[in-house]
Amino acid sequence: ASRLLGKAVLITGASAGIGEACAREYARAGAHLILTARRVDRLASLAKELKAQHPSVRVLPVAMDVRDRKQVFSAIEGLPEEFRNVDVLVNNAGLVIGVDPVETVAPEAVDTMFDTNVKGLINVTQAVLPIMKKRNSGHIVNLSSVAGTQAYPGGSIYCGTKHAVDAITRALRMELVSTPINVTSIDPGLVETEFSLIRFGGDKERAAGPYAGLTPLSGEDIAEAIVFATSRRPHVQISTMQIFPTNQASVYHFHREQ
Ligand code: 8X3
Repeated sequence: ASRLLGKAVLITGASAGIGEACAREYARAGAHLILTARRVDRLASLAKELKAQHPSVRVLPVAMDVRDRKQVFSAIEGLPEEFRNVDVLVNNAGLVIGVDPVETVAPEAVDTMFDTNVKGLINVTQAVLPIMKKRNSGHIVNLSSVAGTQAYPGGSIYCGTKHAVDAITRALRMELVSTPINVTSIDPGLVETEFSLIRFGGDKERAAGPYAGLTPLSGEDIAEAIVFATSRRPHVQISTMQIFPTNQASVYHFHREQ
C-alpha cells in the first residue's frame, strides 16, 4: 500500500499548474488533501472532481492568500479535526511578473514576487511547522527552481526570490536536523503551466516563447517527483531534486527544433 495512504497533505497554490497536479497525484496515492489558493471556486470544482474519482479521499478547499499572514494562521488554526495533523506541506504558491531589468522593474512587481514567493512561504511554514513539531513527524517541500541557483537577465527579482527560497530551505533543513521532519527542495526548469502566461500579463504568443521547439515539463512531471520524494521510508531525506526537460541543461542551455 502507498505510504501516503491516509496522510494529510497541504498544498498552496493548488488551483492550477504544479499545485493542481500535486493534488491529483496525492489523491491517487490515497492522501487526504487540504487545497489552498486565492481562487477558491477553482479549488471547489477540483475538490469535487477528486472526491468523485477517489471516494475514500477527503478534500478540503481553503481560501488562502499566502501573503496574508493573518489569514494563513487563522486558516491553519481553524482546520477541522480530521485535517489538522498535516503530514506533508507543499509550499508551491509562487509567480513571476515580467522580464524587466533591475533598472526599471516596478516596485509593485517586486513586492508581489517577494511577498508571495518568499514571505508567503515563510508564513505558511511558520503556521504549519508547530503542528509537525508537536507530532514529531512531517515533511516540508519547497518549490524552488533552477532560478534558485542561477540568474538570468530579466529575471533578477524572480531569481532573487528563488535564491531566497533555496537559502531558507537549506537553513530550515539544518534547524530541523535533530527532528524526524524532512525538508526537500524541488528545482524545476521549464514547466508549462500558467507561469509564463502570468509573467507576460496574459499575452499568449509571448507566453509560448520559452516552450517553443522543445517538450517542456508538465505540472504532472513535477508532481510525480514530489510524491516520490515524500513517500520514501521516513529516515530518507531527499534534499534536492533538480528537474529539467531533456532539451534543457541550465537556465541558458536549450536545444530547440526549428
Ligand atoms: C522557472 C524557471 O528559468 O523559467 O522557475 O525562470 S525559469
